[in-house]
Amino acid sequence: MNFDNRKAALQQAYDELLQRRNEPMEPGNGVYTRYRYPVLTAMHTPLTWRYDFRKSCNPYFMERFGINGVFNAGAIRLNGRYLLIARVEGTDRKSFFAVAESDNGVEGFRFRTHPVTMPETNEPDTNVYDIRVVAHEDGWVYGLFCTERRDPDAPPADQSAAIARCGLARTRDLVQWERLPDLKTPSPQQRNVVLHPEFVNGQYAFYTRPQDGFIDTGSGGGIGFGLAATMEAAEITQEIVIDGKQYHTVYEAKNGLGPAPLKTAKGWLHLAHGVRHTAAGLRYVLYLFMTDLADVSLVIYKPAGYFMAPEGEERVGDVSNVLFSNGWIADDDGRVFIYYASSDTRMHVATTTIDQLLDYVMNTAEDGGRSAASVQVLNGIISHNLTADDAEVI
Ligand code: M1P
Repeated sequence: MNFDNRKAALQQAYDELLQRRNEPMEPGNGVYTRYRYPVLTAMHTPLTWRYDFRKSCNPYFMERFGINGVFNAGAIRLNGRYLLIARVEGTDRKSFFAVAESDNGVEGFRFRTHPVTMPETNEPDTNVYDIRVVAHEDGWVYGLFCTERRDPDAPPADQSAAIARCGLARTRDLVQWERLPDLKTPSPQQRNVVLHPEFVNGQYAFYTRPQDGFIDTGSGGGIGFGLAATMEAAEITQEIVIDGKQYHTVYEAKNGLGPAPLKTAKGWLHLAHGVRHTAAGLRYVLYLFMTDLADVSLVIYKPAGYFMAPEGEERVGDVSNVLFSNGWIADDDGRVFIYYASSDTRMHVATTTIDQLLDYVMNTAEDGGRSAASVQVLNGIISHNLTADDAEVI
């Protein structure tokens, strides 16, 4: 195929991908509805990013900038549109952020012409990823993301040791970003830091994930909470764990908050990921819990187990058996769009409502900690179904 034929074929495939209608996969589980097709993949990135369109320089119409994956996107509704701020990872393993927009939140996500140019601090980031985008009541939209740099104390032979910290930036339009100093906390490493959208006791409130090592959390690993007086030099001096890791659960190895919590009449809804060890490696699933309106750090409901786990093609990718979410959008009519990534490779959407999430979180049994307790819960459901007048068992 020559330059013109390849260009035409690639353009046609790209246009078809972006115009593909998505469809809900009914009947689902009644808690949420997955959509059939991923909303963003590497193939959704513009051809103008990946190819040099100058025939004189690129006679084979060869890819010049490879994209490995598009995943772990922050999400926000802005000017009536649904925006994903995706982690785009090149074949060189460097991630960057890029905004894709859709009219209806489930299909037609199209990247803006350029990725985000995120300013650096005087300590350059080696890699940035997993942005949480939060419209704070102070009027700014903040981006909190992981900034990773090589561990300066690692010996030359160790080229893997890294330090993860929370990078901070703010914007009004998701185009121009003002970089702020990285968040300081008592923990040597930080990932999965999230800003609470409202002031708490007049301070900025953060969900953190204290950890000792880059992958192994050591003595840390739970979802932490702390306050900082300012965003311009944000420092948390006291970090308390509000949702810890726990033996023989889906969050026994580590966990981390996903997007910023959603405020409801009953409490703050939180979406998080939990990680456990298996013979095949780590397994990442999503779970839900609720904290108190008056005390956002107090967990008041926490259903047992996972809310969502990898299914079908979601199970396979660069890092298989992973679901990860750092973005969701609640519309004014109560509809909720959950954006989640599978296996560090692609982005998906599932929809639900605030009412369904409240029903799930408030009426699903907690983890009883033992097999016998699970059987007791199950027997309770079965006996209601067999005896209650309004149970419509087929
Ligand atoms: O590979 C799975 C995930 O691993 C990390 O998450 P955590 O810090 O909770 O272990 C992150 O690198 C995340 O981006 C990735 O999806």
